Amino acid sequence: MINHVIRYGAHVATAQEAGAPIVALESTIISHGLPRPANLTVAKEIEATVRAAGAVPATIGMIRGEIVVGLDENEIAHLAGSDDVVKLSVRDLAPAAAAGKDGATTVAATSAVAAKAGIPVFATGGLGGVHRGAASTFDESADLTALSRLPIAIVCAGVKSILDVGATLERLETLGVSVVGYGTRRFPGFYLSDSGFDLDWSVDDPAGVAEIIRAARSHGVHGGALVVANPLPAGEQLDPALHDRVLAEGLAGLERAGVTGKDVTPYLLSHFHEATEGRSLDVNVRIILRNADLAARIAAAL
Ligand code: PSU
Ligand code: MN
Repeated sequence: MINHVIRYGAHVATAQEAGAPIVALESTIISHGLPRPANLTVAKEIEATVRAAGAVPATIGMIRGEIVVGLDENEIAHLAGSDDVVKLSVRDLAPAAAAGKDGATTVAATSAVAAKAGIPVFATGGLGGVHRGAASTFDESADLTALSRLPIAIVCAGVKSILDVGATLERLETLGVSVVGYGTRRFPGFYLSDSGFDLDWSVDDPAGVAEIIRAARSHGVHGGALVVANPLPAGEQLDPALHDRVLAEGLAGLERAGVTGKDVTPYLLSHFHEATEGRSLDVNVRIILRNADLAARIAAAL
């Protein structure tokens, strides 16, 4: 019989004992969101960015059936390079553990594990959400329902612009997920700085985010997540005309190829990276590094 426990990387265990700030990081972006070999380089840069901003990175994933909080260098390299890595949402964790799989955790699964581990801040690129056409496909990311019930602050550049952003914002409201803009009253659009939708709340510095987290903890009323929406500066976004064209092609390709379910997001992201000749990749990398930096400063301010 296997003893199914969560394993902590040595660097994370040490940080937890010392009460040092920790930032949770997901692994699906490494295995399924970014192309090789850039994915491994970026995974290392994300961790280095968190360290440089004064926190300890805890990249979360699964190795041979074991959930690991704080993958080491070799484990990250394995998830980045192996063809046999399963994309794990929350519902997949137990079956994959029982089957002894190697797996990469999505935002939903990473936040669930991070919350369990008592790590209050998490950095990613863009959240999953309601897909275009969801009225007939029902394709809505489990990221949304996970965030509705987990006390975690997640730094992201909004939701991926391949989604129906307006519908996703409506669902975030329904699900009771708090959303604040970082230095903006507009919801960011991932590859684009501005999705065109307004926000009710904004903060201007890490201390402001930390204050919200403290208020929620003191109240003990709201058990859901806080989304900290951190836009790219307008000068660094993907050219909006290029974005719209490539997205339209990607959505048509999706239909032609009959891609559904958990393959939709990786398909569209890789279409972007190919069709923009790496420009969307550069933007995606900037997004995640900026979010890692901000998340570390929020964790340090807590
Ligand atoms: N953000 C990125 N790249 C990614 C993802 C997010 O910049 O690859 C991943 C996250 O792991 C997110 C997942 O949870 O895509 C959403 O997938 P789905 O739509 O199947 O729930
Ligand atoms: Mn889906």
